[in-house]
Amino acid sequence: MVDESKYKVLFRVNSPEDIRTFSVEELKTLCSEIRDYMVDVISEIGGHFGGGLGTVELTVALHKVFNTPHDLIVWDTGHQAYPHKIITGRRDKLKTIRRLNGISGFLKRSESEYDAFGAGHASTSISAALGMAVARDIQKDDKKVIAIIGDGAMTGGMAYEAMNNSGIIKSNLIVVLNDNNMSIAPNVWQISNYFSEMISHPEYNKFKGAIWDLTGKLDNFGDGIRRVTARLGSGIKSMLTPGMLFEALGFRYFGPVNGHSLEQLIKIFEQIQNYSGPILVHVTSEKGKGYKPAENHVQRLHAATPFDKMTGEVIKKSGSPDSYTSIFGNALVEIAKEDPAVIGITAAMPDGTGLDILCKEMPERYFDVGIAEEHAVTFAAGLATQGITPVVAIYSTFLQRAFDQIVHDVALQKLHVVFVLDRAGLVGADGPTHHGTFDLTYLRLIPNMVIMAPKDESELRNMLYTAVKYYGPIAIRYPRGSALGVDLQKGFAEIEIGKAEIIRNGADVALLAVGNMVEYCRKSAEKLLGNGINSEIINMRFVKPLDNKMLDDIAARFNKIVTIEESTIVGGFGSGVLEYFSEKNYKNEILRIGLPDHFIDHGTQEELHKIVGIDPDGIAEKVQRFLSKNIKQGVA
Ligand SMILES: Cc1ncc(C[n+]2csc(CCOP(=O)(O)OP(=O)(O)O)c2C)c(N)n1
Repeated sequence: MVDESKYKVLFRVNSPEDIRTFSVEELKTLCSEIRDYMVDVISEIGGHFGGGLGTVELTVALHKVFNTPHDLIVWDTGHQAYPHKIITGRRDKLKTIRRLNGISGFLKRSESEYDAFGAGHASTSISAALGMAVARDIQKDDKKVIAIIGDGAMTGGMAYEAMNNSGIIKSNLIVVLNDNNMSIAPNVWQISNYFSEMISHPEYNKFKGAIWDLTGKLDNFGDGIRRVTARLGSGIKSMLTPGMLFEALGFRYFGPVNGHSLEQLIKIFEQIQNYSGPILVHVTSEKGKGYKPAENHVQRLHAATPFDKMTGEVIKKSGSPDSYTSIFGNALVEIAKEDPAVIGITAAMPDGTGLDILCKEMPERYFDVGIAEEHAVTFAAGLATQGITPVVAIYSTFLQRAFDQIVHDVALQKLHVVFVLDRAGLVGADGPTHHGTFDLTYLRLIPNMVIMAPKDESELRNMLYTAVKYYGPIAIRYPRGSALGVDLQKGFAEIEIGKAEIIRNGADVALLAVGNMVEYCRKSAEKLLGNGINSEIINMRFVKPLDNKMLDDIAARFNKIVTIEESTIVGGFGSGVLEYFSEKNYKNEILRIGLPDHFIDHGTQEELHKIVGIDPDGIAEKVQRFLSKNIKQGVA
């Protein structure tokens, strides 16, 4: 539990207003107490961690200098904004973060007037901030707009689209680049290498020394550099200023500034706040700063489940089966060993997707493209044109980014790209920005696409094998977390494309289930049997193409049919069944069970399943109500 008595200043801060009169010494105490508080709370309940520890001084300096919430701070992605939450009135609510009815783990406009823009997906901050800056200009207001973007998020193309546009529009806009050299995994930002080479280059350091001599102090940072470089030839200039790339895009570059020096940060923000045009402040920081276990295990403590405060060791739940993620990662390595054409692609999520296993075993067959989902897909399309079999492993929610690339670059050309969508369905604590609840719909409407969902981990292995053997665009989606713990056979078996399987014969109602819902239906069927209802369960396996033969058979044998999917009810599997029944003029009664057509908040997966009624009890209740009523077609 948090011992409030050990904090000298933290509990006096209820809004940024309170810190504006603090001395630098008090602010330093505040920073150290924010860190302690984060360790106290997050070690108990889990949450994003390393990013926030690295932005403590930056957050405090921004709220000290800028007049928030009038001035607008736009955090990119949002996982690093816990210190921002702590000093903007949500300190006590930190204990509820990511929990049902608690505060969000990301930015949320409805949560606080200090959250200028919602976030969760990366690389959006500069675009949103530019929009706000232009709105301010139209409205003839004086507010300042500041975007904070990490070096990881800078691997996303949208950041450059926004910078390019900022350079053209020339609105007053401050971009703070929080450069800690890490994404979740080590960053693959080529510009980082350029920066570090530049900053460690003896010529650059000599040059910086010269500026020091020239100005006597370093209070002008980039401005000093700019004045001197202006007198140098452009060749030398490009060799010597790390900000050249940003300057080419129309930004004035300042930095690098030590992201853990409150004095430097406050000074630079005070200095530049009234400059006009787009400005980039390059801040270097350390992820996990101030808490040794997080500094030493940056990747592991990017986000953590509850952990031991002293050691940083995660408190393990014992006895759960392997995750779908690791089953996939291991199966891919087995397949890649047999098939030299197979490669794996991740968009900055090697551990999250299980591709870290391929990276360790066969690094030459592994590609981390950065937070660049659109590029990942078209890169895969290019590989596929040359006979390589790319397996693109991207979370369901992040693949939304690459919709056009799937349509235009892969499906239209019927290229053989295997899409592996982890975190499909409700993901739990990360909430609506991260739920994978649209994939069955956005993939199903694409011609040439095959979509599979395994009922368990053994079927996942076989589906992956099937996808690699098949030729054309093909996707597999499965949920976050532990698989069922079924025995895994040695080797693989191909599954006939578009073939469903009967899991349980019944007489009263047919339950057509997709993926993890098959197991839930098994449990529902037991409950229903207790009430005298004998249900048949079909593991559909394919959402596209549907097994029409199976549907014909079910239509002939059952009057009442239920479709069950953990994806939006709009346009997904159930809709596909309805379309088929309508084409065939079948008159059966159909109930569709799926996720409702609204955004679903955060909570545990179990809590959320219960709330939306797709846990075994919820399914059984809905089926029972359906059987007792005379509905023709419906949604539950
Ligand atoms: C579009 C998208 N893809 C992937 C992710 C997963 N993700 C969350 S944070 C993160 C790393 C961000 O790195 P950086 O911007 O440098 O911030 P840091 O954590 O280092 O502060 C990634 C890949 C995401 N949020 N959005």
